[in-house]
Amino acid sequence: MTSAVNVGLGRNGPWLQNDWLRVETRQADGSIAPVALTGAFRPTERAIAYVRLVGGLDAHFGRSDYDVQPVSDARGAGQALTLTSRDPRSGVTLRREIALYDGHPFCVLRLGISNDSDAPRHVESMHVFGTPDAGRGKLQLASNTADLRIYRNGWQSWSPTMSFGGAQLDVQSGPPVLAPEQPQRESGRFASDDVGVLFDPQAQRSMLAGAISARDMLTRIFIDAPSRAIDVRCLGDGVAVDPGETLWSERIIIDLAGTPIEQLDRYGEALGREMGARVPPTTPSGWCSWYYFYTGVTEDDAIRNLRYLESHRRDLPVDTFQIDDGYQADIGDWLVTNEKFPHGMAWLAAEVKKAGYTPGLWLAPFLLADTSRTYADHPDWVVANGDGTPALATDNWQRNNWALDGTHPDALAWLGELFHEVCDGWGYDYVKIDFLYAAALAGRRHEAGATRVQAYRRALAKIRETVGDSRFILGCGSLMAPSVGMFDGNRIGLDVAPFWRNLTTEERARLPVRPRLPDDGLSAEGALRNTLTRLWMHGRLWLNDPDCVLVRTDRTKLTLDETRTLVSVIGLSGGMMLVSDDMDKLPPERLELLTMLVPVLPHAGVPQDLMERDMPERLVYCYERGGEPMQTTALCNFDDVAKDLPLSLAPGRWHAFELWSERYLGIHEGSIEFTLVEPRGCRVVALRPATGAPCVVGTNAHIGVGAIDIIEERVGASRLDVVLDNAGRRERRLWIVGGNVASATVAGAQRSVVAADGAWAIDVDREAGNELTVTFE
Ligand code: 9PG
Repeated sequence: MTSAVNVGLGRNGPWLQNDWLRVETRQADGSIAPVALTGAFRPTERAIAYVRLVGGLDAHFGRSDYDVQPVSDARGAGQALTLTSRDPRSGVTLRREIALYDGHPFCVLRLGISNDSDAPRHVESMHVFGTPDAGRGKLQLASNTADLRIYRNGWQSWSPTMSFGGAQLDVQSGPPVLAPEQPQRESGRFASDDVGVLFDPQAQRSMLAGAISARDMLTRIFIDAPSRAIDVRCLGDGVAVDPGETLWSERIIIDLAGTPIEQLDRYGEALGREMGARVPPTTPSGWCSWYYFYTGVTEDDAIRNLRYLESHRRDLPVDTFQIDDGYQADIGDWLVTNEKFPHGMAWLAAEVKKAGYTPGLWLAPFLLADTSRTYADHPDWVVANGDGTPALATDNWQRNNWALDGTHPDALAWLGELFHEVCDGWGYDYVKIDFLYAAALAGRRHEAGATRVQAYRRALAKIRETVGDSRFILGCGSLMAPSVGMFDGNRIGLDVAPFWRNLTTEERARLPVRPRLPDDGLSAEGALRNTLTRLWMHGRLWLNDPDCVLVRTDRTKLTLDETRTLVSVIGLSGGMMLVSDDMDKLPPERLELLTMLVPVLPHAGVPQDLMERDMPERLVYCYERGGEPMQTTALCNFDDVAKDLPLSLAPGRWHAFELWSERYLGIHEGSIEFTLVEPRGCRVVALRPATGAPCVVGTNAHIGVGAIDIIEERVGASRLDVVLDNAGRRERRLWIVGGNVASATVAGAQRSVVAADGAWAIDVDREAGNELTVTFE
């Protein structure tokens, strides 16, 4: 039971308090101080708020009035306290709303600006929560600057997301592709999009600041570790507040409770709820043409791979068949198909449906190439620079690609017709919409009063409305928080590639910018980084798309170790699983790697060391069976040299099994040491409590190692019954402990049993029956 929010009046001003948090205010200057009650964590004495107007004038709080009202919204019931102050210099009134809820440890802040003058005021940025330059507001942290850890998120799918140390340099990529603004160029200064976390390892305290609404403005969290400063900023894009009007910022969470991972989970939950996230009950798996065929893909390549899937349905029961970039006449001319697809795209969709798969198609609907027919016909549909020239969204495909203006009514109507034809006409029930950030470029638009986020969401809403609720939309190159509610799935990282990294460590160290597209961007490593660092989004904002799995042995530089690491991380991420190989070139053991990923696990693993290093090495997938806590962990070595990776265990005795070596490791307590794990290699370790009772300690059917390929175990007198699921490989091996096995049978037929490393290995073909009975002497 949680109690209601209390409100009181202190010496300096009113305060709010619930079971976890107290927020004190100072009427003298409108500042606030949040205090976590556990351990009295009080990161700042005085957090200020202000609005920067275009032209450089700031509107500040002075002596403030206050008002308290009950609230009831997506977060439940609570109390909202509003501080109000008029700034005579700028002729505006500022409002600072602080909401506390009965059932949450965080507070939610908003900043409002009302124009009481007789001329419009143009808003550059709204600073909702920040530390002042001087005085008592600086962040109070126990760690040295270099030891602080900062989680920085990128504004779109491809933007590198990771934790940094407080003396490191932020990612140096600039607008428009990887960031909305120029990067921070001094070490220890970070600009994070939507959400940022500052972790103080010395005090073991964490502060998260993040926008839980993103319908109107981009929110950026600036963290300056050496100066002990934070600035949570919503970008106003210069929009006008007319006389008599009020403009509100996005809603910002400040969370001081628990660990960074708990805070990110809570943040994801709140953002998803506020923005009406769509989370389909089943996660797509299938085939995608891009990472083998690229733009050269032909109808024949597609059909060959479709036939392969059809004839391997028992081994690879996937659902989706997606054609990527390469069918269209030009970027923007989506309905004109090139000569590589002679039967046309409607025919192909029908073939895919006949084969029993969902047809999927790639488009970059917010790009118009300067060579395209659509741009030639409608040069006024694109976002412009200040001088009226079109704004460059990307020079990919060796040409200039401009950005579609989401506020132009004719451009919106065109989007509607386009998706109507692709979905209702051609028959595609799954669309991968790419390079979406283009619609959120800074620039001049048809409707001058719209922000870039509003333009972006208007264009997406048009697509969603046309595509309908029953079809699947996968976002890519897309903004993060502003996309919630629009997509079913979203790409959360850089493109994967059939090589680990395309530069040596030395070359990479010499790069002025790191990571950078395309030189340093497209790689298996880059894709895996975001797969690991954005796991908290999965199932809360959408289904995560970690990008494709590549298991091929031709046209690849990935070693078997690297391939297994890719498979292990994608598998335990619980995200979408699309393979992008030329299927009939796969050796049988590589097809088996894919089989081990189907179906997809029902939830995401947790990157335990997210705040410790930029490439988390410990991905832990927890679940329960028969009331017992089970866990499958991928331990990865992302260094370039072999190293030891210890796995620490929760109190008690645990059976341990390692998947790739197929070995029962015995019973362990405290920790298990994996020595000299090869560079870019991994260990997938299944743990379950060692109770003394007979049980399954391992299987090689599926990457979850028992998480979904075993449904139930029943222990009887000298016997163990195991109910198997179809998940994963048909022919699998189970490792069992508990006395000497007398017999193992499936549907009455004897199975061979061999002793292996202190366990009993039993081969089972699940098509022979799904119940295994083991009896002991
Ligand atoms: C098709 C591809 C695939 C892929 C997408 C996207 O920054 N860049 O220049 C850049 C170019 C292409 C790219 C990502 C970044 O790939 O992520 O899955 O659909 O387009 O062209």
